[in-house]
Amino acid sequence: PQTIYRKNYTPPSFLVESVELGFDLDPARTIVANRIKLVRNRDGKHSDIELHGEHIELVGVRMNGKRLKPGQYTLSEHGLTIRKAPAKVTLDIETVLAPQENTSLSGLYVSNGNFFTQCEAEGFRRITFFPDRPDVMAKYTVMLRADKEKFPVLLSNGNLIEQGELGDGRHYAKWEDPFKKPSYLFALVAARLVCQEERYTLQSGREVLLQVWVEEGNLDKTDYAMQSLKNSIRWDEQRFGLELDLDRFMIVAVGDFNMGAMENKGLNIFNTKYVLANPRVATDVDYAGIEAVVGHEYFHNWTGNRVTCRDWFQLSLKEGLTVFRDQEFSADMIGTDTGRAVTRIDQVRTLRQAQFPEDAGPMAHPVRPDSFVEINNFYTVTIYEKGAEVVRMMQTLVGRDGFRKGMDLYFARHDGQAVQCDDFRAAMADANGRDLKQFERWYSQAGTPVVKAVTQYDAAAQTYHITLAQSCPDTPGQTAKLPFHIPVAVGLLGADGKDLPLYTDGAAGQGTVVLELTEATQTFHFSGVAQRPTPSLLRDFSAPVVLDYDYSDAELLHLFSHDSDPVNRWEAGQRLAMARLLKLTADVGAGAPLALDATFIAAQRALLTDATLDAAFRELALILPSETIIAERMEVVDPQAIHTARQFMRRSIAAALKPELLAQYQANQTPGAYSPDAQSAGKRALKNLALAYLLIAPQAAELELAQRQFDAADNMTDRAAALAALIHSGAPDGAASALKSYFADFEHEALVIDKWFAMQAGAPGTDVAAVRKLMTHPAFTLKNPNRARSLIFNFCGGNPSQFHAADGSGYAFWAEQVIALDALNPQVAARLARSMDRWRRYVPALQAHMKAALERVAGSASLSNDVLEVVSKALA
Ligand code: B3K
Ligand code: ZN
Repeated sequence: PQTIYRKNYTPPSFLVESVELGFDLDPARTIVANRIKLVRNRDGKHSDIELHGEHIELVGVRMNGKRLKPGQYTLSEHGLTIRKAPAKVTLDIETVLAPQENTSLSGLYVSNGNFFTQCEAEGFRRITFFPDRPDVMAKYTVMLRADKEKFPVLLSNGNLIEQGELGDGRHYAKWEDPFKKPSYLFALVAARLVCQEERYTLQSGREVLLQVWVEEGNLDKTDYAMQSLKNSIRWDEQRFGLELDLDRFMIVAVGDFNMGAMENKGLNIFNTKYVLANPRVATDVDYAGIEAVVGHEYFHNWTGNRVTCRDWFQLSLKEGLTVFRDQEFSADMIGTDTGRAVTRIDQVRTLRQAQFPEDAGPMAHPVRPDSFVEINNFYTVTIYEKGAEVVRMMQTLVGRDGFRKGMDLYFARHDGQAVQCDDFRAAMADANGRDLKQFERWYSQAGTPVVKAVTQYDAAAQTYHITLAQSCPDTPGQTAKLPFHIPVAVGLLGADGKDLPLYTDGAAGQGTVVLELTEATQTFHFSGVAQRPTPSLLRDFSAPVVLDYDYSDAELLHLFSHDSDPVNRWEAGQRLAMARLLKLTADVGAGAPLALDATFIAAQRALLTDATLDAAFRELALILPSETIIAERMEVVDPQAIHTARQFMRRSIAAALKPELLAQYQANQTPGAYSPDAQSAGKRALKNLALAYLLIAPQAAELELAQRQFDAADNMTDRAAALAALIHSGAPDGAASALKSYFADFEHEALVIDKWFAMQAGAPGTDVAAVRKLMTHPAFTLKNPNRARSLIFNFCGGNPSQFHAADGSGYAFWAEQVIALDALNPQVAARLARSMDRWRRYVPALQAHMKAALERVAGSASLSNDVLEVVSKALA
């Protein structure tokens, strides 16, 4: 496969003025007529027209009305080239495709009998021949024709300008998008669907039509998506002064979808998972996911669609920024300081669970990559979540108002353009008179920086010094990294737990100052420090780095009970737990007896029972670092030892805090009608965490408690939590009957059945054989990505102690599934392939099995570029 380099970017030779598409939709044979008006690009290097096209059959091409003969163009498996074309051309291209055969879910495909498209990143070329690159923006008119009975709803981007009958049982609809867009934002839907719709008045007074389209039986699950859409529209007006630019905005839900959702102009297409909710079928986490994803796709309308990417190396320009925007939206929707902190803690957990490992593994890449084989492999936590951190750091450096100024300048300069990450950074810098030159390294250098802190207190002089030294590990293709520009937010706690006033050079702040670390090593001075403080470093996780500071237990306990920054309060708890988990893991390995100290238990007790703290915060703070996060802290990973150590800690906590857990279980009930608001969700989370603890080594009374909750629950959050607790309790009889009745009750709710598979896949009691058995269940299919993820991904990525079985059977299973999925859907297969990224860190016996599994996949015939890139980088 061919590697594509950022440095080889060349501007398109031709630009597209307009596109007229005509679709005769038939699942077996769809005919696409495409009229493109092209003009020679002044910046172009030659006069060849280069059109991409894949997996489609060319019927014919006309240039300026004249049919081109085969000698006048060249056709390859990647596209069509017309050499030495005149400066202004109209092409008429006809192609034929078979949507019902398309299992890759990229391009035009059929799901449950309906037509959908997915064009990002390079799916449009599976529909017609076109310069399928984001820097070619054009106006689209789309004519859809289809059987009226089977496909009563015909949708595309923009405005509906005409519709009618065609006589032969077919009908048509014509859509026009008034805005120029890149081809990856094209979409169509032809389907039997119904919608919830609403007229909504923008702040400016203009009225718009909002629609959420779903299959008929799901119309009782669209309220929350609609509410989230309205909230998103209002939030973008208020926070960024950005208005919806269309008269009509549609969300369409589809059950077969490769990712979460897609921001097609005016016609967002969503995985049902991020649309459908009512209390009976959706959990609090599902509700939060819907709000975030609806917001994310809506916010793309400005950050992504109005201003788009010049090339796919700039992907984080739209994704990092839009994730940052959806994070801020979710935080603002909760509205309280702790609520905001809880969302921030969740973000930190995601970074540690997924992004830091990516940054340390074979697929590590900068936020703006320099090369790729398959762009679809680069929709990563680095591009998205680290990209959002990079944007957040800019806000930290220029302040919230300064950030708004930078956004305003960005749109003033680039509306309607396809630009680069550098352009965003330049707008932020220029609007604020700030030098962000060095900051570029966050875009160009991969790897997670380590910031080592050393402090020194001088009681006589009442001064305090913090020395920060930064370094960044090598990553594939990158060594000897240069220092980053790192904002390090710092506070100093006195003995009473309160923030000390801060007097420092170069930075000012009441309780918190932002130190700007730009050198390899720098010392920051504080004066007037009347007592030896406890440093609270990297408050609010002000940079995506590993902070290395030699905290004593006493300091951590002090921060854990007093830090005014809730994120660092949580962090202190995580550090206390991590130190013990690492020690316990080592003890397991050495066969030494295991013990958990009373100090730690006491801290957990104090936290659990502290009613002054939000339930949501307490729940998060009580969750121990995951097995994956512990593994990342070890040189040589023994997954069984980690699992044993963590389970020991959980058992010890459960045993020591049983009465308190029971009391919290009772105290955090949420009587009355279900509401997904953050307060109630937090209480349910804490209550269900207590339940999970109570079900570790349960007696009859605890089993009964869970069974009662399972039976009586009026919402999916409580029902699923009870079922999960029963499954994890290892009391199989209790779980068996609950699993059965759950399945019977929700047989026709695909998303609920996904949970049924997922809960079993992730339970430590589920081994490879059990997963194989679940795969034979009639409800299982590899073809539906949600279902494949629920069982196979959750096992390979979320059940470490079974996946890493000593005999290598987990890895053999992985190899089989990657190969099987690849034949159907390379994008989904390549995601699964990533579960082996960190294979080199495991104990030698496991490494050997992992390597064999990787080689088996790499050696399998007719592998996609998607999977090939992942496994060959892993083996490199
Ligand atoms: N932009 C899409 C992702 C497309 C993924 C293509 N493999 C969803 C989003 O980030 O909003
Ligand atoms: Zn996005």
